[in-house]
Amino acid sequence: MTDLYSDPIGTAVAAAAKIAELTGKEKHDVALVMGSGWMPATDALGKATHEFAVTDIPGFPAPTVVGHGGLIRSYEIAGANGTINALVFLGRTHLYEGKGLEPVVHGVRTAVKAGCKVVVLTNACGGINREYKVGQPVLIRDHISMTATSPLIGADFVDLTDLYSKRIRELVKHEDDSLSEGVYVHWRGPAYETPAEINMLRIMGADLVGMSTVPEAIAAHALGAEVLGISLVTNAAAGVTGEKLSHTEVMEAGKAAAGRMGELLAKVLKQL
Ligand code: 8IG
Repeated sequence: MTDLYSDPIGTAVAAAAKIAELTGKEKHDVALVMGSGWMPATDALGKATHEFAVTDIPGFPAPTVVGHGGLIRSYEIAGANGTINALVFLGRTHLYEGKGLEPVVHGVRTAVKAGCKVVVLTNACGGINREYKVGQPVLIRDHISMTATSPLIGADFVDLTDLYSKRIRELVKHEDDSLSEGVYVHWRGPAYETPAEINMLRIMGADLVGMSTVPEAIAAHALGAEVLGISLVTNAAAGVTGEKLSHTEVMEAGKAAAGRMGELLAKVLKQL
């Protein structure tokens, strides 16, 4: 048995082999990580050929947050250049769960080891930019990490200049030219920011704030995958409107935007 903490890459290889065994598919092409509120968007992908619990795959801890899934599905999508095997993760592990970064990035490492050349990371987040409306999707152009940690260990000095693939962002905007781009801040949580912290983050150049995506983007990129990040603004960040933040509000905004998000994802996948 490989252990996730002592051998994260070996465990991802073992997890990829298990997925190949369970699906009968030697490789997958694209991975999607569905953030909170994004699950209904998978309806637009058609019917999954396979579905299993993350706990059936080596290295995945059991999910702990309501509405954060814990399932992996395999889809076959008719693309412009033949059938695309998509691996979809419903739910993810977050840094605030206190299990370290290894479980947080295990899904994307598994996906890359399963053959995925493109990793699509979705999330629900707070809007810092005052122009954003609740229910609006925003493409992640760049990020600021406020967690002072990295999924990479050792002298792995990866370049992050084009972390959020410009090529794929252009492709997505070609499908929907109303999409904005923004800078996403990774905040450890689980507490949301104070209004003063949101002020600081805005001055630093941030548009969006959430508790995911950044470690996964770095881990996927370090293994050679191209990354697309899409945030769904589900609340105004602290102090922006004066309203308090609630998890229920987040889930409802996700549900309301799911149709549009699903169609967008389906269109983009066909182009990859
Ligand atoms: I949804 O306002 C969601 N996730 N840090 N701040 C942070 N994470 C979030 C927020 C938010 N909204």
